This record gives sequence, C-alpha cells and structure tokens, in this order.
Amino acid sequence: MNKTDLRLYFIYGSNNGDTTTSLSIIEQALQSGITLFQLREKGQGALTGEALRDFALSVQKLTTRYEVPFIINDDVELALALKADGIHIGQDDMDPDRLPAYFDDKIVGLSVRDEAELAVSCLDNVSYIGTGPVFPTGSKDDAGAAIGVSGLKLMRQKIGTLPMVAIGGITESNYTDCITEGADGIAVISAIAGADNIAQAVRNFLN
Ligand code: TZP
Ligand code: MG
Repeated sequence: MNKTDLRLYFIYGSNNGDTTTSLSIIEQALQSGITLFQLREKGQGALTGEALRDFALSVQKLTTRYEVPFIINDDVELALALKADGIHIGQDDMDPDRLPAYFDDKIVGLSVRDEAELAVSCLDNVSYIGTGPVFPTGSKDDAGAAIGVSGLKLMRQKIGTLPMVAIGGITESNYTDCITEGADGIAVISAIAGADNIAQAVRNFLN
C-alpha cells in the first residue's frame, strides 16, 4: 500500500441499521477527499447476513466510484466475498499471518495499541498498523486507556518505517500533533460522522 492512503482514513458502519443516512455520510466524506475507508459494523443494531452484505455492496459501489480503497473490519468472509481491497483486524481476531492467500497482495491493517501488543504481533503480512486510542474516545467501549501522543511517538520509534495510522479521539484541533509525532495519517469516526458539515470537516483535516 501507499503510505499516503493513510492520510485521512474514515471508519464507519450502518449506524444501527440506518443505512440511508450512513450511505449519505459516507458519500459526502468520499466526495470531500478521504483517502481510505473502512466498513466497521459494530454495536447493538449491527447488520448481519444478507442485510450486511447488501449494505457493504452499496458502500463498495461508492468507494469504487470515488476510487478510494475499501477495507473491511474483522469480517474475513465478507471481505473475500466482496473482493475488498483489504481487511483490518484486531489483536483478538485472526492472526494476520493466517489470513487466506487472497490477502497476500491486499491491504492488511492490524490494531497495535502499544509496545506490549507490538511485542506479540507478527507483522510479516501487515501493511499498516493502527495505533491508539491516542486520545479518549466514546466510539469504542473496549478501547482502553489513551496512549497520548507520547505513546504514538514511542510506537514510531519501535516500528521504523512501517506505515502507521493514529486512531482514537482525533479532532481537528489535535490531529497535527499525531502527524508531528510520526503517524502517516489519522483514522476517525466521530469527527467526520458527527460533524455538522462533513465536507468542511474533511477539508479541515486535509489542510
Ligand atoms: N479503535 C481504537 S479507538 C477507535 C477504534 C475503532 C474509535 C475511534 O473513533 P473516534 O470517534 O474517532 O474516537
Ligand atoms: Mg476487530
């Protein structure tokens, strides 16, 4: 993958099955210049089965139209079925070195929170790591304590040149600190999905 793909990584799902609103938010973000998109379907009203597949296909149509790589969180079967551009996995999901061969030339993202997780992670097939939460976040219940920009800086020192995206509680007022401390880009949910003006929020992050 190209490091520049990580510049502004938007993560979103159907938001408890409200697919119409969600697709509108995703399209606005794509139109405005996000560089990578991850479908992350979580929470109580998360879609499953046929409904999830239909929604994912609609999202993929959009990402294809705007020529933005389409990553799927966790769901290896769905990523294979849709021939997604990549997969993002966490420490509790499948090991990246056990992914099906399909992913050999695809984008493989791994969440690596800190030094301790780095020590037990096999990065051979990993294209980028997602590190955080850098700041406190309300978007992931089990995100754990924030590592701060100092944690991010330490991770950059440990991983060398491997692409790294900062995640967790990132806003228009703190994202530059993440880049300064070594992140190749930022991954956000609420700062884009919850913005009054999505186009403006995306443009501000890209400045
Ligand atoms: N992983 C670590 S923090 C987080 C994920 C998925 C949530 C990020 O959401 P927000 O709203 O940008 O803090
Ligand atoms: Mg996961």
